[in-house]
Amino acid sequence: MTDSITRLSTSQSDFDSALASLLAWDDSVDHQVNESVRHILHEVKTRGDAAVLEFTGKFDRLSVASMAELELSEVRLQEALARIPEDQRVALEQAAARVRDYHERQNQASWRYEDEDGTVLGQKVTPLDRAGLYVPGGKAAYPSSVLMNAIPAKVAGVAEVVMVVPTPDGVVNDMVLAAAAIAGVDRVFTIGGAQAVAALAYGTETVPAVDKIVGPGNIYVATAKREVFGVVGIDMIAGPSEILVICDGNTNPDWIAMDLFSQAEHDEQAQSILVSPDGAFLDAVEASIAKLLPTMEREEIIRASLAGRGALIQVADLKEAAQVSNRIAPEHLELSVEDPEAMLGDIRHAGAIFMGRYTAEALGDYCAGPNHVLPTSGTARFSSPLGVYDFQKRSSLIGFSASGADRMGRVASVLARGEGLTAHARSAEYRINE
Ligand code: HSO
Ligand code: ZN
Repeated sequence: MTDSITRLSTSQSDFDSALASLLAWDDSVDHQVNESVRHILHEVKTRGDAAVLEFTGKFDRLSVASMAELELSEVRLQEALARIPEDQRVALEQAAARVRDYHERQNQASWRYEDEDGTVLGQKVTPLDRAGLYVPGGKAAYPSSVLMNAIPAKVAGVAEVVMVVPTPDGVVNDMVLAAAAIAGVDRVFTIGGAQAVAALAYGTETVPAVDKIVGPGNIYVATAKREVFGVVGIDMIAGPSEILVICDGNTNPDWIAMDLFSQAEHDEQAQSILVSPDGAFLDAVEASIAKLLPTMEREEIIRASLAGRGALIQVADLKEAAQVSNRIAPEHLELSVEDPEAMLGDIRHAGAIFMGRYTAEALGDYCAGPNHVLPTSGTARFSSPLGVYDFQKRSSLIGFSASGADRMGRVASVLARGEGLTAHARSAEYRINE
């Protein structure tokens, strides 16, 4: 068996508190990080390119004379696309096509309706002018995340998607650049960290200011995004990856163990939980975990993640499994059961729901079509996957006819006088027929 994966049962008297401590994680802010991020933001805001160049030299050991040298041309992206192995290029293209198809269905139409007096009301949908996409460097650079962030922006109609990706010591990741080419990213700068977030938020002589910044990053990037929120929009700040599997006990335990590993391998803080009414099945999965762990390239990360925040939870039945899942509101929920449709009605909170034994969460991470940027840490209670919606905004449309202005002017006048706002009242009254 494994050194330790927490075993819980809803029948134990302290289940609630055991579950609460399982879900808790340390997201305390580090004052040191806050301080240095504030300093970087201030420097970039006031000194522009010069400051970005200095920080890039210092943190990424990349010294160039001008910001222009840190921009990768379309030709450079196309070269990367030509350089990657054929199977990778084809897979990226297949994934991109499916992600594009799925997100095209999210496009929102503007709408309007007319009152009987000819007054027109409506909602006009407009894409953001410019979006910034942060892509981490090194190990955490996921080409799949480039597709998942950039494609919804382009589908939404964003005119310019500006990507930043740090290249410490000048090392570029061809697959990331190839994904940017396929997704239709418009400009790419090889900068990263808080200085890149600042450049996107405030703009510099070379980097255009964007309207919203999306994409994952380390603690410096996350802190910088929080700090510039308000100047620009940001996406959610993602916590560690999570998977919750509900299994009726009839799926191959090796499959389930590997599904749990697939999120655990992201990092030590990731959370993998299996819920089942079948105690013998939980034993079987525990045995599969022990058997398969030594075969994993990321064995140590997976081991730490499972021992730290993983759990196998026994429940009375699938109804109760759904209740436990709703309390957790997981980022990813696998319904590895005979009849997932029958369970769906009981599921209220989950970022993405994977239906049935053949639906490995990993497919959703890459190529199913839906977005893999999902609400974590229980935020699926009130938020949704990244999508086209995040790159569009709505303007209200109001057009009164003369008779509408007369009718509603009377209402506005009364309310305005009630609030003691005479200019409002008279503005409305001018348009009343008398
Ligand atoms: N599961 C991750 C996304 C990802 N997986 C990227 C592989 N590459 C966050 O939901
Ligand atoms: Zn993943």
